[in-house]
Amino acid sequence: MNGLATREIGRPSAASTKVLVGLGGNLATAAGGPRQTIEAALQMMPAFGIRVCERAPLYRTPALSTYVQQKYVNTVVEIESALPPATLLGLLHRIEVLFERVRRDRWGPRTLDLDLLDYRGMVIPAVGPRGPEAGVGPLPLALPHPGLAERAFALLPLRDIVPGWRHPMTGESVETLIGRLPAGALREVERLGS
Ligand code: A4P
Ligand code: MG
Repeated sequence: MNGLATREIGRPSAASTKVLVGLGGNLATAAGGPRQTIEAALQMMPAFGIRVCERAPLYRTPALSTYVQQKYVNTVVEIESALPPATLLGLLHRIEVLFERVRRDRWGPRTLDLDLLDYRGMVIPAVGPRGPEAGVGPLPLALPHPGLAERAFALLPLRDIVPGWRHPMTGESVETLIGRLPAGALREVERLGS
């Protein structure tokens, strides 16, 4: 990591000007399967004052998890919102609830997960453990999303809409991060289209 992280904590960085949200799910809702749920969630965003400006294609992706579970559908959108990031994440959580999100297990199967991947390059380092060892309770806001740099299901759709994107903490390009994914990470990742 270079010096960007410490210099720009809590402030937008020059690395990105976008607000990027990742969507994913692998359980059905009243709206239908994960594809229909993601569509319905995107349709609902304007009612929460969230304007969707760009959207990537949908991808079917193998679950990254300690649990055996069905494949996910994932995508990334660029949004516009005047809200500060914590308020915005609160709204995203309200949308998750409308689509029957229940938090039983960290990284467990879910109807809809809305992650704030990047908020205009703002850096808020993650504190404490993440992932399954963090338990199921709430965690403080971290930006960019702490798992982003290691996840094909986030990086591939992100590159589709912001090919020049750079990681706000390290300055690495999305292309570099995709190139560094472990061997086999792209196997079974299927681009479904919009
Ligand atoms: N939180 C803090 N910062 C953020 C942020 N930038 N964006 C908090 C979103 N949430 C953030 O999230 C855990 C806590 O992190 C919440 O309190 C939130 O306010 P969660 O949604 O309750 O739980 P989670 O999603 O199970 O945990 P986590 O650690 O956020 O997991 P991820 O990173 O979301 O990964 N495999 C495939 N193929 N596709 C997926 O979409 N998703 C996950 C979950 C695992 N495997 C997957 C996928
Ligand atoms: Mg999450």
